Parts: sequence; structure tokens; C-alpha cells
Amino acid sequence: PATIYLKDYTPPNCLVDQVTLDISIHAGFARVAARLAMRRNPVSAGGPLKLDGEDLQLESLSLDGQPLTASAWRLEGETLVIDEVPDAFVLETVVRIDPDQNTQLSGLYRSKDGYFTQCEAQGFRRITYYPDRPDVMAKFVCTLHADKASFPVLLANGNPVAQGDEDNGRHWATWEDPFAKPAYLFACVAAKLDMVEDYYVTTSGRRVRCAVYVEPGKLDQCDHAMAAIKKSMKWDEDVFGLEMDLDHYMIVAVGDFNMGAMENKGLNIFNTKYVLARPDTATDTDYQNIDRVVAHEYFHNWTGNRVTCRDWFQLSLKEGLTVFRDQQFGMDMHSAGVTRIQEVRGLRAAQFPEDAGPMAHPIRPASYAEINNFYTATVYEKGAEVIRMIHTLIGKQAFRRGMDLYFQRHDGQAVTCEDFISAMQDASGKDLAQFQRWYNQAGTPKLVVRSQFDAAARRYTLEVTQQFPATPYEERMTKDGLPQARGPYHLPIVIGLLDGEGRELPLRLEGETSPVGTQRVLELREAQQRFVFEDVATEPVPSLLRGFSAPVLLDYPYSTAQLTHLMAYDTDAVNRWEAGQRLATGILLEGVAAIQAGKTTNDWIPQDYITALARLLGSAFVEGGDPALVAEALNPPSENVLAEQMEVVDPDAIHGARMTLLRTLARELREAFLAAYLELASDEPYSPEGEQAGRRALRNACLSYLAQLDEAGAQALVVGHFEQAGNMTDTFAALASLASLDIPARHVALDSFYSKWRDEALVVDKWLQVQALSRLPGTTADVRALMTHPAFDIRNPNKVYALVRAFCAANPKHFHGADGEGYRLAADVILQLDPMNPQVASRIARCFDRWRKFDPARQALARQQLERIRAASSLSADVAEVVGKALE
Ligand code: BAL
Ligand code: ZN
Repeated sequence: PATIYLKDYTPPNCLVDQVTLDISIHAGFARVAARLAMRRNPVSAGGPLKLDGEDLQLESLSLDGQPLTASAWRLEGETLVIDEVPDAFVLETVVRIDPDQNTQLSGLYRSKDGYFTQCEAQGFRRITYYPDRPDVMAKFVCTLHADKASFPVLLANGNPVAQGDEDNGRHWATWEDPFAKPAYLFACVAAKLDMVEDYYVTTSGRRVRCAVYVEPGKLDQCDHAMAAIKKSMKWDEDVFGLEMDLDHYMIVAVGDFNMGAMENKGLNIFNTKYVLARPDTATDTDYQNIDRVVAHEYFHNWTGNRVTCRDWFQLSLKEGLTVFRDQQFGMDMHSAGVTRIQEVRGLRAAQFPEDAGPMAHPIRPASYAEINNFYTATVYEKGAEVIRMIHTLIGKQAFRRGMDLYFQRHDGQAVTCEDFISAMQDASGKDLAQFQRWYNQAGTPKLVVRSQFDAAARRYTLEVTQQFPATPYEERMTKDGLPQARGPYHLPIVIGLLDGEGRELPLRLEGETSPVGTQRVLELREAQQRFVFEDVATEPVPSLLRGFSAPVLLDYPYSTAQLTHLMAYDTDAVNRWEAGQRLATGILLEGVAAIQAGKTTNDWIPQDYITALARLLGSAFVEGGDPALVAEALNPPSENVLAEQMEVVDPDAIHGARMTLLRTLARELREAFLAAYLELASDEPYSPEGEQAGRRALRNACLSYLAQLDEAGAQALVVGHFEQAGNMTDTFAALASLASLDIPARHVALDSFYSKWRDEALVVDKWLQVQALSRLPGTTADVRALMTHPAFDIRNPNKVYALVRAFCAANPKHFHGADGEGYRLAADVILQLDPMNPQVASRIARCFDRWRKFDPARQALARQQLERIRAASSLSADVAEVVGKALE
């Protein structure tokens, strides 16, 4: 596929002031009439008018009311080109499209009870001819026509302005959006849906109708999403002074959806996964995800919609910032520590490997082949970390002033990441020029920190060295003649120092006259930099990068004693957790080496570690204890995260070591786990809220340890948990454990779960997922068999994610099985799916990213499948880019 470069950006030739759309949906086709009021862009270099189009059948074309003669226009590929246009004009087109056959789920498509749209990034061109780029912002009026009985609900962005009935049982509705927007934020829906509505009154008195639309019969699963809308509206007013600007805010849930959700102006379209929840169908995690995704899409109304991106290279301008905002919302609504820990875990599981693999890119890449491939952990999650670092460096108040200034300068505009940084810089007075490297350099920097204690001088020195080696991205850019300069990053290191009793030391840096608190933000700017603390009586234990203050790898030679000290005493929840993860990582890597050396013992697990975990478990039950945090701390790093620590990944040894650790802990702490499990039982009515969910998380963590005991009693406990569960969180926890136990009860549980929930699509996804993640031998064959089960449908992204992506991305033992069957399965799915839905196929293809980290035999097997995919005829740009880069 052709590469598109940021350096080639030019402003659009023509602008659109007003779009009037008329979309008529019929069985087997839809007709779209578009009237575009356009004018030449005074700042463009001129040239022909070019309108994007994809899979459109042009029926008529006129300019200022006159049909265009054949010589006046042409198609270049699928782009409609008109050489001569006046300074201002009206262009009218009529096209025919086929939403029933639109399996890509981009543009207007059919899903079960109706028709839905997804236009980001470039789906609008699949609805009508248009300059489909985010810097063309226009006002839209949209009229929909459809059969009234089949599709009683007709929605588009903005406000309803008129509606009526037609002959033949059809009806129509017109919606008008008062805000100019890029086409990617257009949405419309024609469907049979149930609706629940409520009202939110903004600080300035606007009464906003909030509505959630779902497939018929699901209204009892909407309460949580509705509450989340109102919480988000309140939070954005309180924290950023940002109010809802429309009278209608609608969320429509659809079961066939490529992404999580979409922030279309006033008419968000959501994957059902992030709307529907009832205590018996959704887990605590599902409830929390709904909160976050609802908040995320709502927050986009300002960061994304009111101020949007000039071009798709700037995607992180809206995504990084909006993820940061939903993270802050999550920290305010739930436990701040647990929320942050889960984010760090997610970053390490998804973004660090991306940064270390063939698809590495900066949060603002300088080139891409297919923009859909750049909705990545880097653009989203690392993008949010970059915003978080600005927040840490300039402080909360200056950050708020920066946001105010950003909106003051750019409301209604399509802008760049530089515009955002400038607002933050001007509002804070902090020089952020060097900081911009975070936008242009790929890869995860490593901080090598060494400490020195001078007892006589009572001085403690930290010497920090930054490493930022080039990635395949930089090598590719150099080959393309665009060498990227690299240099040290500007980043905040949040730090505290603990004494031998676990107390925090007052911190006085060299040159200061008195201590300034017990936690400091050190600013790193140089490749090598020293920080000197004065008046330090005894050698402290450093708590570095508190709150995970920068997305980096940290190399500090912590001793086991120092880590257990931090686990017990650090006031920073993230670093207490981090110390435990670091300790477990060291132990597990020793276990891996022991297994590779042929040892079958578990003597690489130190007694100190077992004691530390026992103490940790006990800490949940003392005054002020936090069971949710303890549950996080009991969960050692995943096999994938451990794999990143190895030069050559040995998935069997990693799996073996991790299982040995879990089983050893289960045996050694059996009584403690059982006592905690019993103590945490509750007969309170279910609520997904913090405290109760935290206790459930810890109880289920204990259960999952006990399930590792190869004993009938423990297995009976798991079966009892499954049978008596009063909510999906408990049911799912037990089922996940049972899925990895080779006992008859496994099949009984899986069968009864499926027969109970076969008509509830999201619950069936869970059933597929637990089987995809099973540790049992034969899992790869089971996954292949499940692909022919009536519960699976390759055209439904959620089903593919639940079964295939879960298997490929989160079951490394089987995906990387030495027989190559996991790789073959993935390639089969990619090849089958690519012609239907390239976006989803490409996401599966990303599971091959780390193939070069494995041994030569596995590499050969993976290469074989990658080459097989690459050789396929008419491969999509999406998959071609991912596979091409993997094989580069
Ligand atoms: N803009 C695509 C979906 C999301 O990030 O909200
Ligand atoms: Zn977003």
C-alpha cells in the first residue's frame, strides 16, 4: 500500500459550509442525495476539486443546478475530480450504496435490527462523495427515510426539526446539527430500538435530554450507562468547566461494531459491550469499563469535536487527551490507586510491546499506509501518559489554564499537537520545546538510575541516564529519506525517600535552604543528570517514578529487602504494587532459568516472598485496608509482560514458572486464602460500586489461587462458587478457573452457562473467551472447533475478539505452541476475515508483532504464516501494512 506522509499535508482546495443529506433506505440498497454548499479555500494553492468516494454508485452529479457533462468530471480511482469550479458553488450528487452488504462496518451498514454508521476515520466517503478529511468542517442537515414498521427510530446528529409519514408505510425525519463538524463525526441510525431517557441540567441551565437506545428487550440493562452519562457531564463541568452544548445527547448501542464506541456529535454509537449491564450479565470490570467509555465519548464532545484534528497524524491530539481525561474521571470515581495500577498494567501489556516491535511509532507518526492501523495503544495510552506528564510538570492549576486557553484559541477549529502544547506552554510559562520529542520519537525510553550515599556528608545522590535507541520506525523513516533526529526526553520523575522505619524523609535538594515536602517532581532533561539530596542521615530506599510518572523502563538495582520495604511502607499505592511486581518478575525469571536448566523443583521461590504476600493479604483486613489494591498486588506479571523481559522468549518455561509460583503460593498460603475467601463472603445486594467490588475482587483472587490446588476440596469450592454465584462477577471468576481444570465439572459448568445465556450475545462472548484462555492441552483445537459452533460468527467483531483475539493475544502458551497450530489458526482467520472486515483482520494480524523474539523454530513457523498471508491476492491495505512491517 502507498505511504502517506505528514510532511505532505496541504490545506483543502475547497471548503464545505453546509451539507444537506437525504438518505433513503430500502431493502437491498440505499440512495443518498447530497447537496454541498462549497467555496474555494482562500489559503489553498488551488487546483481541481477532489471528492473522496468508496464503493459508491454515482447516479447523478450537478453543479449550481446544472448536470455536469461527461467531460467536466472524471473518476481517478474512486476519487471524483472536477477540474473547473467557481469560487462558490453548490454541488449535488446522488449515489446508491449497499449497506446490507457492508461487512466492513465502516460507513452505513446493516446490523440485526437496523442501520447504523461508523465514519471515523474514513467511513463517510462510503456514504457519499465528500472531501473526507477532518479539517473540512461543515454544518449538516440530514433527512432519513425508511420503512416505519421495521425501522421506527430515525436519528442523526443534533436536534430533530421535522418528521412525517410517507406512502407505502414509510416515514422520514430531519435532524439538524448547529455545530460545524468534520464528516468523521457524522452519524445516523434507522432501527427498531427501545429507548430510555433522562435529563441533565447544566450549570448554565441547559436542560439536556440524555437518551440511551438499545435493541428491543434490553432496557433493563441501561441504567448504569445512563448514570455514567450524567456523572460525566457533571465531572467535566466541575473539573474543566466544560458544559454540554446540545439539547440532545444520545447513545445508541449496536452489537456489530469494530471499535468500543464513537463520539459522533450528539449521537454516540456504542458497541453494546460498553452500554449493556445487569448484575447477572456483567462483571464489575464491565461496569467500570462502561463508566470509562461513556465518559471518554462524552469528553470528546470538547476534546475532539469542538476542537478537532487538522489531519489524522494528529489523532493523539484528541485521543491521548481524552484518554487522560477519562483516566482522571476514573481515578475520581473509583479507587485512584487501583485505577492507576490497572492503567500501568495495561500500558505494559499492550503499549510497551508495540513500542518494541515492528509497528513502533511515535504518538504522532510521520507516515502511515492505513490510518485505521493507528488507533493504537501508543496513540491512545502512551498519548495519555504524555498528557499526564504535562499535567505533572506544570501542575493541576496551570493545566486547567492551558485547557481554557486551548479552547479560547481553537474552539471550532481543526488543529495540531503543537497548538495544544503552545496553549500549555503559554498558560504555564514552562518551556515545552524539548518535551515535544515525545510526539516525534518512537520507543520506550529506559532510565538507568544509580544511587550513592555519602554518610559523612549526609548526602544522597541519584544519577539518572536516559537510553532511547532507534526503533524500526526511525530506520524506515531514514530509508524514506526522512531521518528523524533523536534526543533526550524531558520528563518528570516523581520521587520519595523512605528511611529504615518506612518513614518518608523531608526532601532538600542541593542549593535549597530548607526541605520542600516529602515528595518531589524531579525534571529530567539531560541524557545524564544528577539529583543531590542533602541532610540524609541514613541510606534511604528510593521510591522512584511514583504514580508511574513517566512511561519508561526503570533500571535500578533494588535488593529484595528494599522491595519488600517498599511493598510494606511506600505511601504511593502504585509503587507499593510496583515493588511487588518487580520482586515477582525477578523470581519468575529465575524460575524460567531453572526450568530451562531442567529443574523441576520450586526452590527458586524465596520464603521471604511468600511471607511478604501473606502479610499483604493480611493487610486487606486491618483498619484502612484496601482489598482491591491487595487483589491487584496478588496478581503477578502476566506471561506476556514477562516475555518482554527475555532476550529469547520461552513461552513454555514462562508458563511453567508462573504456574509453579501460583501453585506454590496456593499451597503455602492455603489457610490464609481460605480464611480470606470465607471472611469476604457477603449477602449484601449486588452493587458494582467500589468497596463491594474491591472485596469481590480479592475474594475471587483467593478463589483463583485455591483453584490451583490439585485437590477435590478446592475444586468443590470453585464449583460451589459457580453454582451459588449471585452475580456475573462471581460466576465468571469461577468459570474462568474451571475452564483450566481437567475435571468433569468443567464441562457441566460450560454447558449450563451456555444453555442459560445462549441468547445474550455479550454473555456468550464471555463463554467463548474463557475457553480461548484455557491452559488445558488441546485448547488450540478447541478454539478451532468453537469457530464452527453456532455461538460464533466471524462477521461479528465481538465474537472474533472474544475467541480469536483472546486466544492469540492472551494465551501465549497455546498461541506460541511449538507445533505452530496457533499461528496457523490466526493466519486462517486473518485470511478469511480480510475480505469481509479488514480492520478486524488487521487487529488479529497484530498478534504476530513479537514473532522475532522467539526461538528459531517458532520464528520459522510464524514467518511461514506471515508469508502465506502476504501472498494472498487482494490483501487489504490494513493487513498488508501490518504484515509487511512484521516481515521487514
Ligand atoms: N474516536 C474513536 C473512538 C474513540 O476513541 O472514542
Ligand atoms: Zn477516543
